[in-house]
Amino acid sequence: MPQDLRSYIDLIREHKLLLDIKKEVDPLTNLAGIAYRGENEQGKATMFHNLKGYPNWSAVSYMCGSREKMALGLGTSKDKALVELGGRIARGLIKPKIVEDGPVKEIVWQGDDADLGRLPIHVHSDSDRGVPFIGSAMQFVKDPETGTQNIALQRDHIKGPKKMGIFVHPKRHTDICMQKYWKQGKPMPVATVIGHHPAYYIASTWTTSYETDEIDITGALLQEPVNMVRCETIDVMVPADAEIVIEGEVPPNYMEEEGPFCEHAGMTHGTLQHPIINVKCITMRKNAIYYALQGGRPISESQPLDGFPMELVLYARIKDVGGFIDVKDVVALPYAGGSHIIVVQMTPRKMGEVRSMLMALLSSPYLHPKIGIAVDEDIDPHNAQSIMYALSTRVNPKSDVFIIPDTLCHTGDLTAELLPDTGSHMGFHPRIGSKMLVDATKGPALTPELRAYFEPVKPQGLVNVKLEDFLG
Ligand SMILES: Cc1cc2nc3c(=O)[nH]c(=O)nc-3n(C[C@H](O)[C@H](O)[C@H](O)COP(=O)(O)O)c2cc1C
Ligand SMILES: [Mn+2]
Repeated sequence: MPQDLRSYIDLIREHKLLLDIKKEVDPLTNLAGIAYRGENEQGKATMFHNLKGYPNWSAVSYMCGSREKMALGLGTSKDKALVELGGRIARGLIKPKIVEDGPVKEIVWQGDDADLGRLPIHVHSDSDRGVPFIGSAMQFVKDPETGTQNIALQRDHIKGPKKMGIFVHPKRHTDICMQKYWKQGKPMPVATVIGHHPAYYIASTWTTSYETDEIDITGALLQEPVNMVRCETIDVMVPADAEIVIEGEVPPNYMEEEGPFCEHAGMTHGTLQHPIINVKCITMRKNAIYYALQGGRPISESQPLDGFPMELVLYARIKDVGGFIDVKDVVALPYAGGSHIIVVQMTPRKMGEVRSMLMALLSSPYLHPKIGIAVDEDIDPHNAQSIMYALSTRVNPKSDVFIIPDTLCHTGDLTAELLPDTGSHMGFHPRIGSKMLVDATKGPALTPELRAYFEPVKPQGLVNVKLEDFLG
Protein backbone atom coordinates (compact mmCIF):
# COMPACT_ATOMS: atom_id res chain seq x y z
CA MET A 1 0.00 0.00 0.00
CA PRO A 2 1.37 3.46 -0.90
CA GLN A 3 1.97 5.80 2.02
CA ASP A 4 -0.65 8.53 1.81
CA LEU A 5 -2.69 10.95 3.92
CA ARG A 6 -4.98 8.15 5.11
CA SER A 7 -2.20 5.83 6.32
CA TYR A 8 -0.64 8.84 8.09
CA ILE A 9 -3.90 9.83 9.81
CA ASP A 10 -4.29 6.24 11.07
CA LEU A 11 -0.71 6.35 12.41
CA ILE A 12 -1.03 9.63 14.33
CA ARG A 13 -4.41 8.56 15.70
CA GLU A 14 -2.81 5.32 16.97
CA HIS A 15 -0.12 7.40 18.70
CA LYS A 16 -2.73 9.66 20.32
CA LEU A 17 -1.54 12.68 18.34
CA LEU A 18 -4.93 13.35 16.70
CA LEU A 19 -8.17 14.82 18.07
CA ASP A 20 -11.28 13.46 16.29
CA ILE A 21 -13.94 16.19 16.37
CA LYS A 22 -17.48 14.90 15.73
CA LYS A 23 -19.41 18.07 16.61
CA GLU A 24 -20.30 20.52 13.83
CA VAL A 25 -17.49 22.93 12.90
CA ASP A 26 -17.72 25.83 10.41
CA PRO A 27 -14.75 26.23 8.02
CA LEU A 28 -15.60 29.92 7.65
CA THR A 29 -15.87 30.89 11.33
CA ASN A 30 -14.25 28.52 13.82
CA LEU A 31 -12.31 25.62 12.27
CA ALA A 32 -9.01 27.55 12.43
CA GLY A 33 -9.40 28.48 16.10
CA ILE A 34 -10.21 24.90 17.15
CA ALA A 35 -7.28 23.52 15.15
CA TYR A 36 -4.94 26.17 16.63
CA ARG A 37 -5.95 25.25 20.16
CA GLY A 38 -5.54 21.53 19.39
CA GLU A 39 -1.88 21.98 18.47
CA ASN A 40 -0.93 24.79 20.82
CA GLU A 41 -2.70 23.49 23.92
CA GLN A 42 -2.43 19.71 23.43
CA GLY A 43 0.23 19.17 20.73
CA LYS A 44 -2.32 17.36 18.55
CA ALA A 45 -3.58 17.44 14.97
CA THR A 46 -7.35 17.72 14.44
CA MET A 47 -9.72 15.76 12.22
CA PHE A 48 -13.11 17.36 11.55
CA HIS A 49 -15.88 14.87 10.73
CA ASN A 50 -18.86 17.25 10.58
CA LEU A 51 -18.35 20.38 8.49
CA LYS A 52 -21.12 22.99 8.30
CA GLY A 53 -22.28 23.39 4.69
CA TYR A 54 -20.20 20.46 3.44
CA PRO A 55 -21.99 17.18 4.14
CA ASN A 56 -19.91 14.07 3.29
CA TRP A 57 -16.64 15.98 3.69
CA SER A 58 -14.00 15.73 6.39
CA ALA A 59 -10.90 17.82 6.97
CA VAL A 60 -7.61 17.47 8.81
CA SER A 61 -5.52 20.29 10.34
CA TYR A 62 -2.05 20.50 11.88
CA MET A 63 -1.01 17.10 10.55
CA CYS A 64 2.39 18.80 9.96
CA GLY A 65 2.12 20.77 13.22
CA SER A 66 5.31 19.45 14.83
CA ARG A 67 8.59 17.70 14.09
CA GLU A 68 7.41 14.88 16.34
CA LYS A 69 4.40 14.05 14.12
CA MET A 70 6.25 14.44 10.81
CA ALA A 71 9.19 12.31 12.02
CA LEU A 72 6.79 9.59 13.17
CA GLY A 73 5.22 9.57 9.70
CA LEU A 74 8.67 9.00 8.21
CA GLY A 75 9.38 6.04 10.48
CA THR A 76 11.79 7.88 12.77
CA SER A 77 11.60 10.08 15.87
CA LYS A 78 12.00 13.74 16.79
CA ASP A 79 15.51 13.14 18.15
CA LYS A 80 16.81 10.80 15.43
CA ALA A 81 15.18 12.57 12.45
CA LEU A 82 18.10 14.73 11.31
CA VAL A 83 20.63 11.91 11.17
CA GLU A 84 18.20 9.34 9.77
CA LEU A 85 16.58 11.53 7.09
CA GLY A 86 19.91 13.22 6.27
CA GLY A 87 21.24 9.72 5.54
CA ARG A 88 18.30 8.88 3.25
CA ILE A 89 18.86 12.07 1.21
CA ALA A 90 22.64 11.54 1.10
CA ARG A 91 22.16 8.01 -0.28
CA GLY A 92 20.35 9.51 -3.31
CA LEU A 93 17.05 10.90 -4.54
CA ILE A 94 14.46 8.41 -5.85
CA LYS A 95 12.56 8.99 -9.13
CA PRO A 96 8.81 8.31 -9.20
CA LYS A 97 6.94 5.54 -11.01
CA ILE A 98 4.53 6.60 -13.78
CA VAL A 99 1.12 4.92 -13.53
CA GLU A 100 -1.91 5.03 -15.86
CA ASP A 101 -4.59 5.51 -13.22
CA GLY A 102 -4.90 6.15 -9.52
CA PRO A 103 -7.29 6.88 -6.63
CA VAL A 104 -7.11 10.66 -7.26
CA LYS A 105 -9.10 10.03 -10.48
CA GLU A 106 -12.04 8.33 -8.72
CA ILE A 107 -14.11 11.50 -9.09
CA VAL A 108 -13.65 14.00 -11.95
CA TRP A 109 -15.42 17.39 -12.04
CA GLN A 110 -15.27 19.14 -15.41
CA GLY A 111 -16.92 22.31 -16.76
CA ASP A 112 -19.37 23.99 -14.36
CA ASP A 113 -18.95 21.09 -11.91
CA ALA A 114 -15.34 22.14 -11.30
CA ASP A 115 -16.42 24.73 -8.74
CA LEU A 116 -14.09 25.72 -5.88
CA GLY A 117 -17.14 26.54 -3.73
CA ARG A 118 -17.75 22.79 -3.41
CA LEU A 119 -14.51 22.30 -1.42
CA PRO A 120 -14.53 23.03 2.36
CA ILE A 121 -11.82 25.70 2.10
CA HIS A 122 -11.38 27.50 5.42
CA VAL A 123 -10.78 31.07 6.64
CA HIS A 124 -7.44 31.21 8.48
CA SER A 125 -7.27 34.47 10.46
CA ASP A 126 -8.96 37.74 11.30
CA SER A 127 -6.56 39.46 8.85
CA ASP A 128 -8.17 37.78 5.84
CA ARG A 129 -11.47 39.73 5.50
CA GLY A 130 -13.48 36.49 5.64
CA VAL A 131 -11.91 35.16 2.44
CA PRO A 132 -11.04 31.44 2.32
CA PHE A 133 -7.49 30.47 1.30
CA ILE A 134 -6.07 27.05 0.43
CA GLY A 135 -3.03 26.80 2.73
CA SER A 136 -2.16 23.24 1.70
CA ALA A 137 -1.75 23.94 -2.04
CA MET A 138 1.27 22.13 -3.49
CA GLN A 139 1.77 23.65 -6.92
CA PHE A 140 3.17 21.28 -9.58
CA VAL A 141 4.53 22.97 -12.72
CA LYS A 142 6.65 21.78 -15.66
CA ASP A 143 9.55 23.72 -17.17
CA PRO A 144 8.62 24.33 -20.85
CA GLU A 145 12.23 23.85 -22.02
CA THR A 146 13.55 20.91 -19.97
CA GLY A 147 10.32 19.14 -18.97
CA THR A 148 11.53 18.96 -15.34
CA GLN A 149 8.76 19.53 -12.82
CA ASN A 150 8.86 21.71 -9.70
CA ILE A 151 6.78 21.56 -6.52
CA ALA A 152 6.20 24.58 -4.27
CA LEU A 153 3.79 25.01 -1.39
CA GLN A 154 1.99 28.28 -2.27
CA ARG A 155 -1.30 29.44 -0.83
CA ASP A 156 -4.32 30.17 -3.04
CA HIS A 157 -6.70 33.10 -2.53
CA ILE A 158 -10.24 32.02 -3.49
CA LYS A 159 -11.60 34.70 -5.85
CA GLY A 160 -14.53 32.93 -7.54
CA PRO A 161 -15.88 29.49 -8.47
CA LYS A 162 -13.09 28.99 -10.99
CA LYS A 163 -10.51 31.59 -10.08
CA MET A 164 -7.73 31.68 -7.47
CA GLY A 165 -4.99 34.18 -6.71
CA ILE A 166 -1.56 32.57 -6.29
CA PHE A 167 1.25 34.09 -4.21
CA VAL A 168 4.37 33.40 -6.30
CA HIS A 169 7.51 34.62 -4.62
CA PRO A 170 9.52 36.60 -7.20
CA LYS A 171 12.69 34.78 -8.38
CA ARG A 172 11.75 31.48 -6.74
CA HIS A 173 11.27 28.38 -8.88
CA THR A 174 7.60 28.73 -9.82
CA ASP A 175 8.35 32.30 -10.94
CA ILE A 176 11.38 31.20 -13.00
CA CYS A 177 9.20 28.59 -14.73
CA MET A 178 6.26 31.00 -15.19
CA GLN A 179 8.46 33.68 -16.78
CA LYS A 180 9.53 31.16 -19.45
CA TYR A 181 5.89 30.55 -20.44
CA TRP A 182 5.06 34.25 -20.23
CA LYS A 183 7.95 35.21 -22.50
CA GLN A 184 6.35 33.03 -25.17
CA GLY A 185 2.96 34.64 -24.41
CA LYS A 186 1.64 31.27 -23.20
CA PRO A 187 -0.33 30.34 -20.06
CA MET A 188 1.48 28.16 -17.51
CA PRO A 189 -0.31 24.88 -16.74
CA VAL A 190 -0.39 24.28 -12.98
CA ALA A 191 -1.73 21.42 -10.87
CA THR A 192 -2.65 22.28 -7.29
CA VAL A 193 -2.40 19.18 -5.12
CA ILE A 194 -4.20 19.13 -1.76
CA GLY A 195 -3.80 16.43 0.88
CA HIS A 196 -1.14 13.73 0.92
CA HIS A 197 1.48 12.18 3.21
CA PRO A 198 3.72 14.75 5.02
CA ALA A 199 6.71 13.56 2.92
CA TYR A 200 5.17 15.42 -0.05
CA TYR A 201 4.65 18.58 2.01
CA ILE A 202 8.18 18.51 3.45
CA ALA A 203 9.58 18.14 -0.09
CA SER A 204 7.36 20.95 -1.41
CA THR A 205 8.83 23.51 1.01
CA TRP A 206 12.40 22.16 0.63
CA THR A 207 14.77 24.79 -0.77
CA THR A 208 17.04 23.20 -3.34
CA SER A 209 18.28 23.85 -6.89
CA TYR A 210 15.90 24.63 -9.77
CA GLU A 211 17.14 21.51 -11.57
CA THR A 212 15.89 19.24 -8.76
CA ASP A 213 12.32 17.88 -9.01
CA GLU A 214 11.12 17.82 -5.40
CA ILE A 215 9.15 14.62 -6.08
CA ASP A 216 12.52 12.80 -6.08
CA ILE A 217 13.09 14.16 -2.54
CA THR A 218 9.67 12.74 -1.55
CA GLY A 219 10.81 9.35 -2.87
CA ALA A 220 14.05 9.52 -0.87
CA LEU A 221 12.21 10.52 2.33
CA LEU A 222 9.76 7.61 1.89
CA GLN A 223 12.48 5.27 0.60
CA GLU A 224 10.28 4.16 -2.32
CA PRO A 225 9.33 5.53 -5.74
CA VAL A 226 6.01 7.36 -5.47
CA ASN A 227 3.20 6.90 -8.03
CA MET A 228 2.58 9.73 -10.49
CA VAL A 229 -0.31 10.03 -12.95
CA ARG A 230 -1.02 12.51 -15.78
CA CYS A 231 -3.60 15.28 -15.27
CA GLU A 232 -6.86 15.20 -17.30
CA THR A 233 -6.66 18.60 -18.99
CA ILE A 234 -3.02 19.76 -18.67
CA ASP A 235 0.39 18.21 -19.33
CA VAL A 236 1.52 17.90 -15.71
CA MET A 237 2.16 14.78 -13.61
CA VAL A 238 0.63 14.59 -10.13
CA PRO A 239 0.74 12.09 -7.23
CA ALA A 240 -1.77 9.29 -7.94
CA ASP A 241 -2.61 8.82 -4.25
CA ALA A 242 -3.31 12.49 -3.40
CA GLU A 243 -6.73 13.50 -2.06
CA ILE A 244 -7.57 16.39 -4.44
CA VAL A 245 -6.04 17.91 -7.61
CA ILE A 246 -7.14 21.24 -9.10
CA GLU A 247 -6.00 21.52 -12.71
CA GLY A 248 -5.65 25.02 -14.12
CA GLU A 249 -3.68 27.62 -16.02
CA VAL A 250 -1.93 30.86 -15.09
CA PRO A 251 -2.80 33.39 -17.86
CA PRO A 252 0.26 35.18 -19.28
CA ASN A 253 1.42 38.61 -18.16
CA TYR A 254 -1.60 39.25 -15.97
CA MET A 255 -1.71 40.11 -12.25
CA GLU A 256 -4.12 41.44 -9.69
CA GLU A 257 -4.29 42.08 -5.95
CA GLU A 258 -3.64 39.07 -3.73
CA GLY A 259 -4.23 38.97 0.03
CA PRO A 260 -4.31 40.18 2.71
CA PHE A 261 -3.38 36.88 4.37
CA CYS A 262 -1.80 35.86 7.66
CA GLU A 263 1.90 35.45 6.82
CA HIS A 264 4.38 32.97 8.29
CA ALA A 265 5.83 35.39 10.84
CA GLY A 266 2.34 35.78 12.33
CA MET A 267 1.40 39.17 10.84
CA THR A 268 -0.14 40.36 7.59
CA HIS A 269 1.59 42.42 4.89
CA GLY A 270 -1.54 43.62 3.12
CA THR A 271 -1.91 43.08 -0.63
CA LEU A 272 0.53 42.73 -3.52
CA GLN A 273 0.19 42.15 -7.27
CA HIS A 274 0.22 38.45 -8.12
CA PRO A 275 -0.88 36.07 -10.90
CA ILE A 276 -4.11 34.08 -10.94
CA ILE A 277 -5.10 30.50 -11.77
CA ASN A 278 -8.12 29.74 -13.97
CA VAL A 279 -9.52 26.36 -12.93
CA LYS A 280 -10.20 23.78 -15.67
CA CYS A 281 -10.94 20.55 -13.80
CA ILE A 282 -10.96 19.07 -10.27
CA THR A 283 -10.25 15.40 -9.56
CA MET A 284 -10.35 13.64 -6.20
CA ARG A 285 -10.60 10.41 -4.27
CA LYS A 286 -13.93 9.09 -3.01
CA ASN A 287 -14.63 10.64 0.42
CA ALA A 288 -11.75 13.03 -0.16
CA ILE A 289 -10.19 14.50 2.99
CA TYR A 290 -9.50 18.24 2.75
CA TYR A 291 -6.21 19.35 4.35
CA ALA A 292 -6.99 22.62 6.15
CA LEU A 293 -3.34 23.63 6.68
CA GLN A 294 -3.37 26.59 9.06
CA GLY A 295 -1.21 29.63 8.31
CA GLY A 296 -0.23 32.64 10.39
CA ARG A 297 0.39 33.13 14.07
CA PRO A 298 2.81 30.67 15.70
CA ILE A 299 2.50 27.87 16.10
CA SER A 300 0.75 27.59 12.76
CA GLU A 301 1.78 24.85 10.37
CA SER A 302 3.99 27.34 8.48
CA GLN A 303 6.71 27.23 11.16
CA PRO A 304 7.28 23.46 11.52
CA LEU A 305 6.75 22.90 7.80
CA ASP A 306 9.20 25.61 6.77
CA GLY A 307 11.45 24.62 9.64
CA PHE A 308 11.76 20.84 9.31
CA PRO A 309 13.33 20.72 5.82
CA MET A 310 15.38 23.80 6.81
CA GLU A 311 16.75 21.91 9.83
CA LEU A 312 17.67 18.96 7.59
CA VAL A 313 19.43 21.17 5.02
CA LEU A 314 21.25 23.24 7.67
CA TYR A 315 22.31 20.13 9.62
CA ALA A 316 23.88 18.66 6.46
CA ARG A 317 25.58 22.00 5.77
CA ILE A 318 27.11 22.77 9.17
CA LYS A 319 28.18 19.32 10.34
CA ASP A 320 31.11 19.30 7.88
CA VAL A 321 32.41 22.82 8.49
CA GLY A 322 36.20 22.57 8.95
CA GLY A 323 35.95 18.80 8.43
CA PHE A 324 33.68 17.94 11.34
CA ILE A 325 31.48 19.69 13.87
CA ASP A 326 29.96 17.64 16.68
CA VAL A 327 26.36 18.78 16.02
CA LYS A 328 23.66 17.12 18.13
CA ASP A 329 20.55 18.99 16.90
CA VAL A 330 19.43 21.97 14.79
CA VAL A 331 16.12 23.63 15.68
CA ALA A 332 14.26 26.38 13.79
CA LEU A 333 12.25 27.52 16.81
CA PRO A 334 8.62 26.93 15.79
CA TYR A 335 7.18 29.22 18.47
CA ALA A 336 9.43 32.15 17.46
CA GLY A 337 7.68 32.87 14.13
CA GLY A 338 9.16 33.16 10.67
CA SER A 339 11.86 30.52 11.28
CA HIS A 340 14.25 33.41 11.95
CA ILE A 341 15.94 31.94 15.04
CA ILE A 342 17.98 28.76 14.67
CA VAL A 343 19.48 27.01 17.69
CA VAL A 344 22.34 24.54 17.21
CA GLN A 345 23.05 22.06 19.99
CA MET A 346 26.67 20.92 19.79
CA THR A 347 29.86 20.06 21.65
CA PRO A 348 32.46 22.67 20.67
CA ARG A 349 35.86 20.98 20.49
CA LYS A 350 38.25 23.74 19.47
CA MET A 351 38.58 27.52 19.24
CA GLY A 352 36.91 29.16 16.24
CA GLU A 353 34.57 26.24 15.56
CA VAL A 354 31.40 27.93 16.80
CA ARG A 355 31.90 31.11 14.78
CA SER A 356 32.69 29.22 11.57
CA MET A 357 29.66 27.00 12.08
CA LEU A 358 27.39 30.02 12.71
CA MET A 359 28.58 31.72 9.50
CA ALA A 360 27.55 28.65 7.49
CA LEU A 361 24.27 28.41 9.40
CA LEU A 362 23.26 31.96 8.48
CA SER A 363 24.47 31.76 4.87
CA SER A 364 22.70 29.01 2.94
CA PRO A 365 19.93 28.46 0.35
CA TYR A 366 17.54 29.56 3.13
CA LEU A 367 17.00 33.27 3.72
CA HIS A 368 14.86 32.96 6.87
CA PRO A 369 17.67 32.36 9.44
CA LYS A 370 18.56 35.71 11.02
CA ILE A 371 19.73 34.85 14.54
CA GLY A 372 21.94 31.79 15.04
CA ILE A 373 22.54 30.56 18.59
CA ALA A 374 25.01 27.82 19.51
CA VAL A 375 24.36 25.96 22.78
CA ASP A 376 26.00 23.03 24.56
CA GLU A 377 24.69 19.48 24.77
CA ASP A 378 23.23 20.08 28.27
CA ILE A 379 20.87 22.77 26.90
CA ASP A 380 17.55 21.61 25.39
CA PRO A 381 17.38 23.39 22.00
CA HIS A 382 13.59 22.88 21.80
CA ASN A 383 12.95 24.55 25.14
CA ALA A 384 12.82 28.37 25.46
CA GLN A 385 13.57 28.31 29.20
CA SER A 386 16.70 26.25 28.65
CA ILE A 387 17.88 28.49 25.77
CA MET A 388 17.30 31.59 27.93
CA TYR A 389 19.45 30.04 30.69
CA ALA A 390 22.32 29.62 28.21
CA LEU A 391 21.90 33.19 26.89
CA SER A 392 21.85 34.54 30.42
CA THR A 393 24.80 32.63 31.87
CA ARG A 394 27.11 31.74 28.96
CA VAL A 395 27.08 34.89 26.80
CA ASN A 396 29.34 37.90 27.19
CA PRO A 397 27.78 40.18 24.54
CA LYS A 398 31.11 41.93 23.89
CA SER A 399 32.90 38.77 22.79
CA ASP A 400 30.11 36.27 22.05
CA VAL A 401 27.72 38.27 19.85
CA PHE A 402 28.48 39.35 16.26
CA ILE A 403 26.34 41.40 13.92
CA ILE A 404 26.86 41.20 10.15
CA PRO A 405 25.13 44.12 8.42
CA ASP A 406 23.68 44.29 4.90
CA THR A 407 23.10 40.63 4.13
CA LEU A 408 20.39 38.81 2.17
CA CYS A 409 17.28 38.31 4.24
CA HIS A 410 13.77 36.95 3.92
CA THR A 411 11.49 39.44 2.19
CA GLY A 412 8.85 38.72 4.81
CA ASP A 413 11.07 40.10 7.59
CA LEU A 414 9.47 43.48 8.19
CA THR A 415 12.38 44.70 10.35
CA ALA A 416 14.70 44.64 7.32
CA GLU A 417 15.36 47.68 5.20
CA LEU A 418 13.35 48.18 2.00
CA LEU A 419 15.48 48.68 -1.08
CA PRO A 420 14.24 50.67 -4.06
CA ASP A 421 12.36 48.41 -6.48
CA THR A 422 14.94 46.67 -8.64
CA GLY A 423 12.50 45.67 -11.34
CA SER A 424 10.67 42.77 -9.76
CA HIS A 425 7.62 42.14 -11.96
CA MET A 426 5.34 42.08 -8.92
CA GLY A 427 6.50 45.36 -7.47
CA PHE A 428 7.72 43.28 -4.54
CA HIS A 429 10.43 45.33 -2.88
CA PRO A 430 13.53 43.38 -2.00
CA ARG A 431 14.79 43.87 1.54
CA ILE A 432 18.27 43.86 2.96
CA GLY A 433 18.82 42.72 6.52
CA SER A 434 21.47 41.74 9.03
CA LYS A 435 22.47 38.60 10.93
CA MET A 436 23.29 37.95 14.57
CA LEU A 437 25.67 35.17 15.61
CA VAL A 438 25.50 34.19 19.27
CA ASP A 439 27.97 31.83 20.94
CA ALA A 440 26.06 30.66 24.03
CA THR A 441 28.33 27.67 24.65
CA LYS A 442 30.60 27.19 27.65
CA GLY A 443 33.68 27.30 25.41
CA PRO A 444 35.65 24.63 23.56
CA ALA A 445 36.39 21.20 24.99
CA LEU A 446 40.13 21.93 24.98
CA THR A 447 39.49 24.20 27.95
CA PRO A 448 37.82 21.69 30.35
CA GLU A 449 38.43 23.92 33.36
CA LEU A 450 36.43 26.72 31.65
CA ARG A 451 33.57 24.37 30.79
CA ALA A 452 33.52 22.97 34.35
CA TYR A 453 33.13 26.50 35.67
CA PHE A 454 29.75 26.76 33.86
CA GLU A 455 28.43 23.37 35.00
CA PRO A 456 24.95 23.90 36.54
CA VAL A 457 24.57 22.64 40.11
CA LYS A 458 22.07 19.88 40.90
CA PRO A 459 19.59 19.81 43.78
CA GLN A 460 20.73 17.25 46.34
CA GLY A 461 19.50 13.73 45.44
CA LEU A 462 18.02 14.89 42.09
CA VAL A 463 19.46 12.11 39.95
CA ASN A 464 18.27 9.32 42.24
CA VAL A 465 14.73 10.38 43.14
CA LYS A 466 11.43 9.96 41.29
CA LEU A 467 8.50 12.08 42.51
CA GLU A 468 5.97 9.23 42.02
CA ASP A 469 7.82 7.14 44.63
CA PHE A 470 7.11 9.75 47.28
CA LEU A 471 3.48 10.57 46.43
CA GLY A 472 0.37 8.84 47.79
C1 LIG B 1 2.69 26.75 4.99
C2 LIG B 1 3.58 27.37 3.96
C3 LIG B 1 3.04 28.26 3.04
C4 LIG B 1 3.84 28.84 2.07
N1 LIG B 1 3.27 29.70 1.18
C5 LIG B 1 4.02 30.25 0.20
C6 LIG B 1 3.42 31.12 -0.76
O1 LIG B 1 2.21 31.40 -0.71
N2 LIG B 1 4.20 31.62 -1.73
C7 LIG B 1 5.54 31.33 -1.82
O2 LIG B 1 6.19 31.81 -2.75
N3 LIG B 1 6.14 30.52 -0.91
C8 LIG B 1 5.40 29.97 0.08
N4 LIG B 1 5.99 29.13 1.00
C9 LIG B 1 7.42 28.83 0.88
C10 LIG B 1 7.69 27.87 -0.27
O3 LIG B 1 6.90 26.72 -0.17
C11 LIG B 1 9.17 27.48 -0.31
O4 LIG B 1 9.95 28.65 -0.49
C12 LIG B 1 9.49 26.48 -1.43
O5 LIG B 1 10.82 26.07 -1.29
C13 LIG B 1 9.31 27.08 -2.79
O6 LIG B 1 9.61 26.13 -3.75
P1 LIG B 1 10.89 26.28 -4.71
O7 LIG B 1 12.08 26.07 -3.81
O8 LIG B 1 10.72 25.18 -5.70
O9 LIG B 1 10.85 27.66 -5.30
C14 LIG B 1 5.21 28.53 2.00
C15 LIG B 1 5.75 27.64 2.92
C16 LIG B 1 4.95 27.06 3.90
C17 LIG B 1 5.55 26.09 4.86
MN1 LIG C 1 12.19 23.92 -6.54
